[in-house]
Amino acid sequence: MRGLFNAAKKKIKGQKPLTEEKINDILADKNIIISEDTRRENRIPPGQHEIKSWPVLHAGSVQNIDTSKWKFKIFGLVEEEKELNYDEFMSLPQTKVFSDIHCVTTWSKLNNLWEGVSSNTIKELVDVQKEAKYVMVHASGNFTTNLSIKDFLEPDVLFATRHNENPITSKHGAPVRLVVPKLYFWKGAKWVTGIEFMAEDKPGFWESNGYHMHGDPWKEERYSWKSDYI
Ligand SMILES: Nc1nc2c(c(=O)[nH]1)N[C@H]1C(S)=C(S)[C@@H](COP(=O)(O)O)O[C@H]1N2
Ligand SMILES: [Mo]
Repeated sequence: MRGLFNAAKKKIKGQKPLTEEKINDILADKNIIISEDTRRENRIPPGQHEIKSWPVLHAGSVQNIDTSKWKFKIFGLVEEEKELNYDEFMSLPQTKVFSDIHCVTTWSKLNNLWEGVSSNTIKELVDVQKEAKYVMVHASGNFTTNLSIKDFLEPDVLFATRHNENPITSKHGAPVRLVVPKLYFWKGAKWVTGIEFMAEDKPGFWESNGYHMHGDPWKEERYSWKSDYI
């Protein structure tokens, strides 16, 4: 399973953590959504350890997306499918979220400020059919990951374009990556190209390769032998 990672864990030089002063400003800012898990007394889930760097992890190669050709598609169980180009996506209302990252490979990176478009804003652009209970997130390079609609529409879920006040780099998923703070970071698809509404749950890429269908770090839902689905 780990052999699917082409990119080695690399430390990105120059990626500065937020200062304590900045974090205090964020926590006092009413316009920033504070992910609930950041308020826990112990912010490191079982089996995880804190790191300060930000590793780059994915299957396949880094996708260098040409934003003039990029499209964001909303499809599946919706009354009318919708396609946004980059300018249309960027002109949607923006949200900020403060969250922690928990990667299933056991590293956690605390204190991340994300900026982008809330999953709820995307959902409001279409009429979702009532049968829809799950979503599949699609990304360039044939990557997919599955979520229940409930998890997808949590208020701290966003399609991020910025991290710690800088544009997200290609390695981390530019122009748009998903962030699902309450679940392991593999649910955060990089190089997102769209979202599909579905009636039933289906495994995405890592879920087909042994990762858990849900992926709650606080319950250590790492691999599918702990899944309720098989
Ligand atoms: N498109 C795509 N997104 C992906 C993956 C991938 O293989 N392809 N891997 C996931 C996994 S397993 C992790 S841990 C995070 C890593 O994100 P990072 O490289 O920004 O740290 O991306 C997730 N998103
Ligand atoms: Mo991962």
